[in-house]
Amino acid sequence: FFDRIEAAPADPILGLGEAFKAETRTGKVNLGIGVYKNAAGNTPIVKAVKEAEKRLLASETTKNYLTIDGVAEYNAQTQILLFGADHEIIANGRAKTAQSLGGTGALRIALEFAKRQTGAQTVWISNPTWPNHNAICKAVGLTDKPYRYYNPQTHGLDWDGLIEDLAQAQKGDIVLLHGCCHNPTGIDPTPAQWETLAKMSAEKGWLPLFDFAYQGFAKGLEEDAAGLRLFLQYNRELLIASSYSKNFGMYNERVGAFTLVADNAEAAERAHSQVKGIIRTIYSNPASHGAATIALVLKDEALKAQWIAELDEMRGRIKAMRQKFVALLQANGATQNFDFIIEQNGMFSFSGLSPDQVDRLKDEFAIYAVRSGRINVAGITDDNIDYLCESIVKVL
Ligand code: PLP
Ligand code: TYF
Repeated sequence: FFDRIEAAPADPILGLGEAFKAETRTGKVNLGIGVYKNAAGNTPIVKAVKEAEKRLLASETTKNYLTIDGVAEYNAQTQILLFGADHEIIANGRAKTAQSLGGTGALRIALEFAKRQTGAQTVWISNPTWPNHNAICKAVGLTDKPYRYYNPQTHGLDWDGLIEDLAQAQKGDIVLLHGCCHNPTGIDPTPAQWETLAKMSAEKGWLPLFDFAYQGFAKGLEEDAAGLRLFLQYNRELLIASSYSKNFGMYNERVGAFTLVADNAEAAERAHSQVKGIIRTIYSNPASHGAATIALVLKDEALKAQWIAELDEMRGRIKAMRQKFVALLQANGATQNFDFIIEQNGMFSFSGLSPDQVDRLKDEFAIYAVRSGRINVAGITDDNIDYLCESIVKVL
């Protein structure tokens, strides 16, 4: 049966990790996959998480199945992070959340749900985007259409192109938006632009899908939800795929959540029953550990404060590295202006490096980045930044 099967292409980002692992040169630098690293170049366990895990281990009494939609407290806390504790949506029961296997799992549930239950056929996706967005659309049987997002001349948002393209979106189409820290560009709409999009969505009857994988990495937990909350002022129905992989540093625990917002509690309940039907046929019900840990952190005032402080530290370190990176490129003789890197949000920077330059960085200097020119700023440390900047200036 298997003789004629063709090999699948490697994931452009995960494949890079394999290549980096196999790299034998000393001083190699990994700016590929979007994983946070501290000043020492490690991805440690968040202290608030470690403490919660200790408590959980001591207090757990059963390994019985969870319900299909997972840890109830985790889902409730997810809504608080998304909407704010006092939001009308929570009070009126208009949102339902299902724990998912990471943000990826949440996106899959979201698109399966939209395809089966809303009649959607088309998903508008920013160009560029995280490649899995397009792949999941195809897997679900939806058509993906690109909307312009990035202007290589200004290294900023292509606002006119974005509006022109999204003006073609039809009623019932899904429009996928990055909640904050756009992957791969690091460029987010301004509050005024978010509001324009939110109004446009309501007028045209889009079904917005927010991919929220970096809450807390742009400006702060609350600030980063501003775009989503603006949309909710104008749109009664909306989908959200949350991921806690980055902001809790729990990459391998697969912690995410799918949330749907409906016009009223009764509609939300019915829609959620269909979501549970989807989950049942994929993995029946989720794993407990990661979600129970996060619920414990978010429920405990002191642990939550500690987590927020650690998240602030991650964000602060990345911002500091952006500053230093730009200053050192200039100091090493780069003639281009790289100030735009300082303004970008989150882990990623669209550096403007060409595929050829990225290839040269790998071949000549053992520096790994995504061929699009995306670099993971969180991979920059005081130990590698001099070598990195010298090498980049050599390939410019
Ligand atoms: N969405 C975006 C934009 C991402 O960058 C990622 C990264 O991993 C995800 C979703 C998925 O996250 P997870 O690892 O939780 O599946
Ligand atoms: O974009 C990134 O680097 C992260 C991590 O298939 C990632 O979002 C990359 C590729 C992938 C899954 C996660």
